Amino acid sequence: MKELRIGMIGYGFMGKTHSNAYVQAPNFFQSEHKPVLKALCARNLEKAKPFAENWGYESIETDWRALLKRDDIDAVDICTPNNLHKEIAIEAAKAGKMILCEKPLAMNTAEGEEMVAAVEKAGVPNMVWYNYRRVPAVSLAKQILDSGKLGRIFHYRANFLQDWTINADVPQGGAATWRLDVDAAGSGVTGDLLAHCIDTALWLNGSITDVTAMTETFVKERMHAETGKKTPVEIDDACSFLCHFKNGSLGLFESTRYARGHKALYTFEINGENASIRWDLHDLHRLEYFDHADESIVRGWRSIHVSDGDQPYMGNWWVPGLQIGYEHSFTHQVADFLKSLDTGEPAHPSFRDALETQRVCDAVLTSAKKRSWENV
Ligand code: SOE
Repeated sequence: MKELRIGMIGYGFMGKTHSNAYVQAPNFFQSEHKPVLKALCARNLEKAKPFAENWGYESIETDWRALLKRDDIDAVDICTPNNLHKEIAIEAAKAGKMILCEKPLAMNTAEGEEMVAAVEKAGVPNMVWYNYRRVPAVSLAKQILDSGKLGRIFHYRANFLQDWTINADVPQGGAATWRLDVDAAGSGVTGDLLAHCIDTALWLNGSITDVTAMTETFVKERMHAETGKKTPVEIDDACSFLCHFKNGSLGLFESTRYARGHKALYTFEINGENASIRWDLHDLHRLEYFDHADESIVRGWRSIHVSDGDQPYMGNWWVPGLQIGYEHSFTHQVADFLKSLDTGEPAHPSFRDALETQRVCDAVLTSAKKRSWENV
């Protein structure tokens, strides 16, 4: 058994999901590699301590450069706000560390290109945490699509809806609300939420060739948590776009943080010549499937409860009929990363895969600004 000694940078919501996945994966998935929570890195020692104790990190660093110098760290997990991804990833690659980076890969395509060049030059294993690919029902959708059951694809439709920024008193900047600060996040819902939808879409339905988008910022000024001053909001609060896929199908994507009543509703639907598929994060273990070849008197949408041992990942869990949830998408991502180390095959989505998502995000934002169609 080889140890995979993890240095985690950041301890927010994603720090928790990833830490949990490192602990859980080896208990359920076989690998020659076993994650060890070696060090947690965060600027604020007092805040880092309870997190490190809770999850069992062996040590704490308050400077990520010091973490990268350590010989007892094999892999760095970047869970910081987006504006730090590039610098840390490039330095980590130079230090020969494997890198697992939170999504989106970067603030923009130019940064992403530098990051891809760095990891490919260093030859270090790398992966980006687009976790929804690893929800078993979504992986099953991929299996069904790859089998050709849907036939020619006509439509791909996806939504990611939230409502947590409707209140104009929510600040921008700071530890909890950096996602509203363009300097920390790079963009709003496009990089934060649509990036998930785009990653899944590229994986399931192939490349996007061109896009046309609209964005809106509903609350124009918010107090900045760091300065205490009201400052213009420069992120997109909502974004919708149309696109063409290379396979000839049409895409329709919508994301917002202003859909009252929706906390985190990610859905997609794919319509093919022979069959359709749809999925809903709030019912994440179910895949809806309609097959036109069914006998007409019983034809209709079937709801596949993805919990059988033959279905993706499920053979590693309980017994058929008993389901799993959101956290397991991260556990599966760790399990797949460990498997990639066992086999020497690259893990996905790699930095290069995630760069493609970044390119689509940039084209979407440019198109919204110029009110144009943009090639990706
Ligand atoms: C934002 O609220 C957020 O936490 C995203 O940053 C995550 O990537 C998404 O999965 C859930 O929503």
